[in-house]
Amino acid sequence: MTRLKARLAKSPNPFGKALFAILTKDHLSESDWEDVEDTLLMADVGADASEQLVKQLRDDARITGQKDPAAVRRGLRQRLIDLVDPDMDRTLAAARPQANRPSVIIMVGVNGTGKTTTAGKLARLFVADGKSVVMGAADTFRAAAADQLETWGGKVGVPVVRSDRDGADPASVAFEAAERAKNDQADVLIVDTAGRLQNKANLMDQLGKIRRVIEKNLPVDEVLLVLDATTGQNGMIQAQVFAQAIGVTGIVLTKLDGSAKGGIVVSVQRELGVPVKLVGLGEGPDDLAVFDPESFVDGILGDE
Ligand SMILES: Nc1nc2c(ncn2[C@@H]2O[C@H](COP(=O)(O)OP(=O)(O)O)[C@@H](O)[C@H]2O)c(=O)[nH]1
Ligand SMILES: [Mg+2]
Repeated sequence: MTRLKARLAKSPNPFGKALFAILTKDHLSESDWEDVEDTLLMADVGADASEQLVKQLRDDARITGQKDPAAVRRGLRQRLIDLVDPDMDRTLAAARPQANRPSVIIMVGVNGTGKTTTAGKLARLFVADGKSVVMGAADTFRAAAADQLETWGGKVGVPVVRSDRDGADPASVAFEAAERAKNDQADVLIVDTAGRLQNKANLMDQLGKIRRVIEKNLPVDEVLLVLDATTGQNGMIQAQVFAQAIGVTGIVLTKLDGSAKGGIVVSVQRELGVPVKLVGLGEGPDDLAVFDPESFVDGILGDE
């Protein structure tokens, strides 16, 4: 969690810092308030939430007339934490103790967002926690995709169920992976999928089938939608499609290390009604953090 804060504080122009700089000016003109709103919009906070926050901050400024930077900072910090919604349940369903069966996590999302990488990092987190993990390479579009997952499996010491054939049926790999996890009495099964979006019907069909075949052996506990933070609002439309194709239970926001657009946390949660549970902060095996609203806000506010 401290890593989340430290990394975000180093990201280019965290928007919290920019807001603080405007709000501590001696006199806030109408154009300063426009700058506040523009800063939020550019960070991908989304139009409704930006408008709401500006209104709250204006009210705060009017009521308290507060000019003490420490007090402004405290007020802004609290408003931002509220915006990120600290009441959402962000625990991974799969981390909860289950009744003698593997917990199942399916990774979904558009190509290139970081599904395979996150599957590997997540496996490492579970292994570090003393859990046994099986991964399934249900991205069968290219053999390279299974190779990539297998490399991660080797790195973190987790077996990977895969097919050697390009274009094999992803559902059959998912089925075998679930069977293996069950027979091995593993604690967690992580299933990686392809993110190809020929069209929505096709995607729904494929993801639906993967879920159904897994459910012949094990209930699915968690569907993690992986979103690339650097694609901002554009990623949102695709996110909607996945949310409709398969019930999403949590969001992983990747590449937050290279983005000033952390406000996407707010907009994606609002639009999908699902919490951000994990964030990707780099390409390495340890670059995955559990999302925590306070650390996030402290990170984007930067150091005192
Ligand atoms: N900087 C950064 N790069 C990431 C992160 N997560 C994934 N990547 C990189 O994004 C690229 C695509 O990742 P991959 O896992 O193959 O995406 P997939 O197609 O969704 O499975 C790879 O080069 C990853 O190393 C992250 O959190 N930060
Ligand atoms: Mg992949």
